[in-house]
Amino acid sequence: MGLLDFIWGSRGKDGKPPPHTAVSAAANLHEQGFVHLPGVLTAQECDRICEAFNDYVDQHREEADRFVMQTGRHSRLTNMHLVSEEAQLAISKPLVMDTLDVFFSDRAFVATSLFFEQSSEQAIHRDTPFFHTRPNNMFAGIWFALEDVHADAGPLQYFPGGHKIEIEPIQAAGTAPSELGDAFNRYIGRVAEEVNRRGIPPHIALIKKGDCFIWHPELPHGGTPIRSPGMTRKSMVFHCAPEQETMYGIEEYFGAVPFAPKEIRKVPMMAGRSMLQLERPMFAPNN
Ligand SMILES: O=C(O)CCC(=O)C(=O)O
Ligand SMILES: [Fe+2]
Repeated sequence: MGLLDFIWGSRGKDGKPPPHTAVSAAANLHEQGFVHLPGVLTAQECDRICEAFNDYVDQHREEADRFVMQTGRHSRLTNMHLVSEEAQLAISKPLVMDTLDVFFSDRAFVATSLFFEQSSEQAIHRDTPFFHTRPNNMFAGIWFALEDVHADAGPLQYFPGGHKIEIEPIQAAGTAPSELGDAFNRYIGRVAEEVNRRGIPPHIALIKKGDCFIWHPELPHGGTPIRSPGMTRKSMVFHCAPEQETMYGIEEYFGAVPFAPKEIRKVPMMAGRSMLQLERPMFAPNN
C-alpha cells in the first residue's frame, strides 16, 4: 500500500479523518521506522504509573523480591496494564491510538506491556520474532519515558531506516523448540551485521519524561549498557496490533510450530479500546 493510500484510506469508524498529527506520525513510522511524540503524558501521569508499580511490588513482595537484580532494582514487570488504570490511560491517549489506527488502517488494541525500572541493556534486535502478523508488520512498540532519560542510564538506541533492511526470510520449518534461543541470537546477529555494513549510525533516545516513542516492528533497537551504576530509566512499553490480526510468536517465526489460526480473546479496556485477555501481571528476567 502506498503512503497516500494509507493516509486517505485511514478513516475512523465514525468516518472522520484522523487528525493531521496522527497522519504525519504514522508516515514517519512507515518511512523512518520510528516517531517521537513529545509531552504525551504529564509529569503527574508518569509519577502515577511509577506509583502503581511500587504498589504492585508492595502487594506482591515475595514474588517481586525474587526479581531484584544486583543493582537493587527489579527486572521487568510484564502486563501491569491489566491492573493499572494509570497505565491504561497512557496507552489510550488519543494521539497514540490515532497514530496506530492510521499505521494499521484498522483499530489498534493492546496486546502486552512491560514496565522497566532501568535499561534492559538488551542487545540490538528487532521485536518481530516475538510479535508478528501475517501479513507482516501489523504491530508496534509504544514506549513512554517515565523520567528524563540520562545519557549514563543506558538510553534506548535505534537505527533510523533500519526497518527496511531485508534479512533472509523466516525459516519455514524445522527449528526444534530447544533451539529457539540460538535461532534468535543468530537472527539478531544478522540484523546487527547488516546495520553495520550499511553504516547506519545509532541514534540515542535522550527523551524527556512524558514523551512517547513508537517503533516499527522491524526497527533495530536495544537498551544500551548502564554507565552509571544504580541509575534508573523508568519506562513502560506497550505492544499493540490491529484488532483483526492474529499475533504469532517466536515458535512460528522460526518454524518450530506451523502458522495456524489462533483464538485471540480480547476484553474491554478503557476509552472504547480493548486489550488481550491475560491472566495477571508477572515479573520476568530482563534478558
Ligand atoms: O527499553 C529498553 O531497554 C528496550 C526495550 C525493548 O527492546 C522492547 O521492549 O522491545
Ligand atoms: Fe525490543
